[in-house]
Amino acid sequence: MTQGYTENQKVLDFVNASAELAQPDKIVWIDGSDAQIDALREEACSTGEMIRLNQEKLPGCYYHRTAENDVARVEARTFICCRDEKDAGPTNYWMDPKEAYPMLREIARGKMKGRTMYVIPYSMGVVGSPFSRIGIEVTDSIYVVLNMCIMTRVGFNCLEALGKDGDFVKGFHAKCDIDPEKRYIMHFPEDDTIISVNSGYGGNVLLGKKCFALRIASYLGRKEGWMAEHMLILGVTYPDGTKKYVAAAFPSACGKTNLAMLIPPKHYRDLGYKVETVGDDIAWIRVGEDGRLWAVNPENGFFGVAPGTNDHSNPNALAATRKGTIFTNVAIDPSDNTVWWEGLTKQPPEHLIDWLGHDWTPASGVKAAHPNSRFTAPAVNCPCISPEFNSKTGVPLDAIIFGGRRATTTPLVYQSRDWNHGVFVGSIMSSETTAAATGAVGVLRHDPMAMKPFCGYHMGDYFAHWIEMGKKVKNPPKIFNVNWFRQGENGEFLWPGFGDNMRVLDWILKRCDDKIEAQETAIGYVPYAKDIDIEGLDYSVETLEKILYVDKERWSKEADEIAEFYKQFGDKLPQELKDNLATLKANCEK
Ligand code: OXD
Ligand code: MN
Repeated sequence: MTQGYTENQKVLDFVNASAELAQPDKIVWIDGSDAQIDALREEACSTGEMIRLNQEKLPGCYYHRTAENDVARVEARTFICCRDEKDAGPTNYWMDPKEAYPMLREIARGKMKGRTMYVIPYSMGVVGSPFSRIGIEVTDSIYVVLNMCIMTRVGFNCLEALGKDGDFVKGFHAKCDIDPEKRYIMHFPEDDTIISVNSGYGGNVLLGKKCFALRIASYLGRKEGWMAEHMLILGVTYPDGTKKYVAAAFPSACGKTNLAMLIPPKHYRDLGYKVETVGDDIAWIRVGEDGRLWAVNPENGFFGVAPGTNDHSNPNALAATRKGTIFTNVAIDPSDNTVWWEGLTKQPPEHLIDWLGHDWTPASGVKAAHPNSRFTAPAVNCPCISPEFNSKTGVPLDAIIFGGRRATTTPLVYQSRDWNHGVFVGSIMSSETTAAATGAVGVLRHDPMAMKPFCGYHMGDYFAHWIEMGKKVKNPPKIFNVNWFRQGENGEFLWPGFGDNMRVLDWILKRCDDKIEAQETAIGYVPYAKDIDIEGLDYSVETLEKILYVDKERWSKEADEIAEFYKQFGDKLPQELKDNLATLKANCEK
């Protein structure tokens, strides 16, 4: 059944074993061709799995609804299955592979009967780049196939790149019965294997994304001396043509896509500043021969949060979704068979079909689109995609930025004193939870480097890996922390965000060039208010000073809280982080 496409016995064995277990009626290999994609769209529309949208207004765009109980990543059912529990660490759920494999086999046995199993050969990264890795995902979902064809580089050239003997990441996905009680997203980093059952939601089933490019890749990166991070990558072009690149880690649904596609304020544009997007979610980072850190985006599309995306917040993302895009769990406007979500327009349409398929009017009192509804858009659609997007070597990083959603305490921006302090700053990130994962929204939790849900091994070892990487880079990027989400007494946001974040990026890049002084504070270097450009903005220096203020009392409490958080890492917590915590505490007492 599986002959003819590859001579790689490991691929054939994996496909055969998957088929033996799940017993599909048919196996179809995905070559990623337009003809095959069109036929699959057709089939999905004929069964109701997808809906064809208005092809004049939204050419090549389709719509999909997940099951009501299956709308986000499920962290409590996401496991790292390494042999020794200690290697998964305290921030991951763990299951012994000896228990996990048989349990999963039982769940998946015969579950593709009457269905087709699709075999997707895909590359994370440009095929043939030394950064890139090949994966094979088998799945019984056309929705998954079509999403993977947008989000990754799918095709038989991936099989060619593997050759007769190449290794790859094995991904098995079966929808089964979408039973939340038997939903498991399982990672076997020691076996390069991912198994996902009983879900159809993107983050759980597009196995190239979170499962491979973050959880498995972070494990590989530690073993092989590189890094897989939950980071966007953007390039800033200066009026004189100079380019600088920044990678930035924010927790899910905290504005990575918006920052990656930022349009600078008018006076920056008039001067000739430009921002271009290399990636919006994941960065694979290596030490270059020049002693700098180089980053690629291993993905090929954007799996972005739809609500809140509009002409003001992110015109580039919106433009990217106007063709060849799959929309999931947004609302449909039946008047013209297009899509709508909260925040797309100020005035909602009079009548919609909501994400559950029900009639909806503005008086319904519920959201028309699910808060974690998504668009899957090809990266090439993005008007500001960087010319370096397909670069095999990636882009050199001038700055790394960490950022969370914090109503108080964390200033608009600050700079770490050195690499190790920067690692400390990343490790103490906390942020309010969002709808990207199931569970309560708005709860403050620690999310080191925005990797809490995505680190494929012990977080203490992950911190140590960051420290080690710092030793290998002669010219490390400078490390910063930002917080766009400071609130006033009445819960109002104190910083305009979106395109105006350029003003903060500008300060950051000036600091990278040592072009500007900063105030030394208890937590690191903070801008003088006069150095944040607020030209053209109706904004007071007093407010700016307020959100740049470092409140030592609050930070002293924060330090105590970090000490509590750190306890779980025990002996694995690097001394460098302990030292930085002691310095923070001492600085706050001064
Ligand atoms: C995502 C997430 O989908 O972080 O990128 O949940
Ligand atoms: Mn993400």
